[in-house]
Amino acid sequence: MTDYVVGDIQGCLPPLERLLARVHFSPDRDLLWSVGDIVNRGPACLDTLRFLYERRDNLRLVLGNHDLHLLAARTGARKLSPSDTLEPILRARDSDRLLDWLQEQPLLRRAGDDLFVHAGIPPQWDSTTAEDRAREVAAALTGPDCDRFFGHMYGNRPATWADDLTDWPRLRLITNFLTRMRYCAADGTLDLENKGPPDADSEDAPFRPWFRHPHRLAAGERVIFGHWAALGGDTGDERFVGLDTGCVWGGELTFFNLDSGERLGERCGD
Ligand SMILES: [Mn+2]
Repeated sequence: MTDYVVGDIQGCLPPLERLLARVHFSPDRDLLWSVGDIVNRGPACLDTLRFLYERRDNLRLVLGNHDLHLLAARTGARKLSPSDTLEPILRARDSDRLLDWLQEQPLLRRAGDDLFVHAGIPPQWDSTTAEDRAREVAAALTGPDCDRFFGHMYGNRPATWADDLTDWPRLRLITNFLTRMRYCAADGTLDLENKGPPDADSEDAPFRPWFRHPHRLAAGERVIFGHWAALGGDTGDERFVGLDTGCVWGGELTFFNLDSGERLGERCGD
């Protein structure tokens, strides 16, 4: 049995199919993990969602910000923007079946000492805390108030965690940590504006890549994540495995062999 992890697919189905063929992926034997953002911006979002749904028994998915945006759009909490490519999903005859399944997916998964998350784990949480916080959002997504959650999900505030945060601001900040974070301060205070690559000066800057803070509490696990295309898959530290290599922006879709650490890539247009 081999475990593979795929980076941000964002509706780029052909490279996903080619990667599965290259590794001779077998549903009897292998597992595919996804670090989220399976849809949006790319060309074949409905086909991608159907493809993954049909293979759900061999799939372990965590939700990304674009997946949550799709679920929010279904409720009417957020209108689609001109750059969204999600409309065919919302109009599809099997839309509810696909999206009901998507909405049951968590924001964080663990396999042994590997953590799978779309954006990252902030420095102020150990892994058990991060799992507990992720479960709070999962409970909201699968609970009776799920539509109201989407109405309160958007926004960059609060930016700083406090254990006594409650209600929607608490759930919004947990969601922002796990699905949107790139740069944060040592206490986890988020900077959600900067999407660029880390520069050479960032070692002294208060806002650093979330994985570059020296006193991270989740220090015993390997974190496998996506979301940050400008990293180009390179964190400089093998304990942090970045898999968003910007397929939808002309880069590659990346497969990562969880056991060997081998990487494979396929371009969307190849
Ligand atoms: Mn993302």
